[in-house]
Amino acid sequence: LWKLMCTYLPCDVLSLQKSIVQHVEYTLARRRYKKDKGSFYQATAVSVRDRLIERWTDTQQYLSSKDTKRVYYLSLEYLLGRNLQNAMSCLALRNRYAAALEELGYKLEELTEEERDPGLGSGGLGRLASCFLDSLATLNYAAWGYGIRYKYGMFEQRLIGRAQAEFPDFWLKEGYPWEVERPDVQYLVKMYGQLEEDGKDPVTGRPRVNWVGGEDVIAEGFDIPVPGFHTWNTNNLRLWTSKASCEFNLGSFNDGQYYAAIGEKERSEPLTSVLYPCDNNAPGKELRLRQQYFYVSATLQDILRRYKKRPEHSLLDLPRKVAIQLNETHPAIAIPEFMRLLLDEECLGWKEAWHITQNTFAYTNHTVMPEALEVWPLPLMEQLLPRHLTIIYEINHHFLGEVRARWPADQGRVARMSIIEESEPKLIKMAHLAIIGCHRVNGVAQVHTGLLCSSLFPDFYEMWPQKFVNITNGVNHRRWMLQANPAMSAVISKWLGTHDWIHDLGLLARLKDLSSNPELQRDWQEAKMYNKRKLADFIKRECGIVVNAAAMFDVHVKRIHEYKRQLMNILGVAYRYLRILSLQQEGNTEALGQMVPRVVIFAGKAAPNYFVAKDVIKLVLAVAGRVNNDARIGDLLKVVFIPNYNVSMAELIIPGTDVSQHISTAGFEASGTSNMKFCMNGSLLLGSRDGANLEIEQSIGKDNMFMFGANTKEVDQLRRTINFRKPQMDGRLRWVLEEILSGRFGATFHDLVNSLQPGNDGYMVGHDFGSYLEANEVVDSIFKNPPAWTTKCIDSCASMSRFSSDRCIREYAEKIWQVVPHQFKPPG
Ligand code: DL6
Repeated sequence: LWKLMCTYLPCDVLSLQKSIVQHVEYTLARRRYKKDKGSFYQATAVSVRDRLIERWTDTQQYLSSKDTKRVYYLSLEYLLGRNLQNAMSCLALRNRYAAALEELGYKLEELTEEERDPGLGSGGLGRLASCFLDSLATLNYAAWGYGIRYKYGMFEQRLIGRAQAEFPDFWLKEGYPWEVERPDVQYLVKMYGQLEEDGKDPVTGRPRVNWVGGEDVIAEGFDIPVPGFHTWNTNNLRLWTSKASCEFNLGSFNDGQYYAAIGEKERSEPLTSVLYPCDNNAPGKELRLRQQYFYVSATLQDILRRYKKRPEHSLLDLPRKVAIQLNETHPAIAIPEFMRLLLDEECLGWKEAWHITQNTFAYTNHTVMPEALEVWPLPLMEQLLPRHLTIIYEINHHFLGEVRARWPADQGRVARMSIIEESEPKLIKMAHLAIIGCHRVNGVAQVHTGLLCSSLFPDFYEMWPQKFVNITNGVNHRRWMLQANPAMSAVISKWLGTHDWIHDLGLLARLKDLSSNPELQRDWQEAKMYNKRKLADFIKRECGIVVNAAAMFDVHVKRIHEYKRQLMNILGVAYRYLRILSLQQEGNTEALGQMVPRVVIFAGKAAPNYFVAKDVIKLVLAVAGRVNNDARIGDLLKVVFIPNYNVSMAELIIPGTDVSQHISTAGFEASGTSNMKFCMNGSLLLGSRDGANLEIEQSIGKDNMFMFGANTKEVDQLRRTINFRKPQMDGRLRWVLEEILSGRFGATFHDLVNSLQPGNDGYMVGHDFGSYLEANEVVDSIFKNPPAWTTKCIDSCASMSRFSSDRCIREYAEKIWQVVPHQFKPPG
């Protein structure tokens, strides 16, 4: 009977309507006649989720029956973006749902706007993880993501008094219809406590250690189905939330101490409440390490439980069935935790446990910023995870033994490579732990991987050259082209005569032969104008600024960081403003007539305690205030800062962009991924010689990109000599800084100006400023010639197939995980 009852849900328009209305009435308990968009969004989402669940259970059952090797992606962050459109497109039900909703009185596009972005990430690393999940499912790899179900996202950014103000981002306020709570999936995670010696293990002969006392917290799983595009395969993202290990302390309760009794509950539950808002900066807070350990322990227990379900599975064979990828060092405490589980719970010997661990784990590094390389004070580790500290000591002991054997009498090398930094207090270097405990380490762009090998970890590279591989990042073009930019996607499909490029981005290359065709150009420009108008409307609504859609839309959106050089951009804007005024004063109408109207758009969050970055936002807002309110400027220049940048906003901004800026100091941006998204959407890049910019340039051709500034080697050289080299400051920069100091833009921004003086300017704004302005002039001159500009946009877009996350995931599968696809064939 059970089998008979388990049929698939119907997907015709009428059935979809019924399911939506039933969910409004029975799942949400809202009356049908009291219609509101919010509940219709929720009900539609649950109706889609029902259909995902069928595929998800089929997929998981199928993969288990095949006993396939699984990939587990461990990331402390995911920036999922909205799910409704994505899930419908994956199921190929978008048009039917749109029709079903239309008759019920709703537009799908409007309901989409009801979905709030999940606050589970803070920047590029989390968004990359989400693109990877999408590609893994689409390419039919058996993969699960694991993460934390933060209750509060990074923060909501508002602009108050021309400055960033932070407010809690309680993204779960209305619930999240895509998740399924798993009260049956719970694990105990222990922290603090003491170690007790307990004789020797009779089998391994190793001293047995009991970890006693301390505090237990329960991890409970929430699952989010991750659909593949036009495949039945549906993977899983499991997020952990913390719960008290007992509802209340009965003893205290009976003593009449009600508040003490619920004290423990209060202490455990905030563990997963908040996401740390740092990007390329390690916060070093106890709560963060507790979050990391809690998450890692629950995840590894879950993975082992699944593996051990099959009696024929021996632990020694685990690397043949399990690949675990560490997204940055944030989950690197997984290495000693896995060792602990194998040694203390599974009673394996050290050699076996270490062999399994090293062959199972791999680590991706995403940063070269020293402040982002995680280290933990040894006393904190000792207090929070006493057992893990002893395991780290033992890993280090064996490892340094190998180093000494290979380089006898090289004490300097031993000190450099040790996991423990002999400082006061001693520090545990998580990157070293990850490199030692993994069989592969990868960087995320060629230049970045090069820097890992030559500057960041040269000793490790010398010891294990084969361990280091490069896998240049990629993005999910289905979200970033098809979903975000239907207008341009339609033009592409029309001119290619097929939609197949959605599966095989390589087909875009055929557009290159057509890029100067005037009819294609007209279609392309119309799509761009449509997207720019949408963006202009949004800017008017959100910022109250009216912009001319015919002007060049020049966009710089990403986390605010000194190395990303939003400061250089706004100084360039200030220069443009001053120049317009001075041309007006001179009465130079010819030069003024040659100027290209620009709308310069910024968005991005600064970490709340990163005061320089917050000052940069203040300067942008100050310049915007001056420029936008100066009647002499008119449409020649507008400056916009859009608050609270997130994934869904990016989906609106990127398609409406003419030129986008990726201008980090060379050697600092590991890869960048928005550069790829912009280029795929027919925007030209103004870029420094950094990260994936260099590879994009190789793919699309030098003539299609506006590159400027020092390269990695030059920056390295300049930084070495920064204290005794005092070059002349570019006259244009000096002019701008003098005007700022004079109060022309309101406040005088002394600290920012001071940071640019020769000797202080570690991010080479002064050095690169001249070539930056010159590159901007080239941008202007080409924009004035629409056919030439459009040809470049089409040619660039057509050359972007290498930057799909599909390519990237195939490389991980082959070079690191050794997995192959397994596709479930649906019934009928
Ligand atoms: O690899 C994804 C992304 C890169 O594209 C960016 O260049 C890089 O800055 C970012 N790294 C981080 C590091 N966070 N920590 N630690 O977000 O990764």
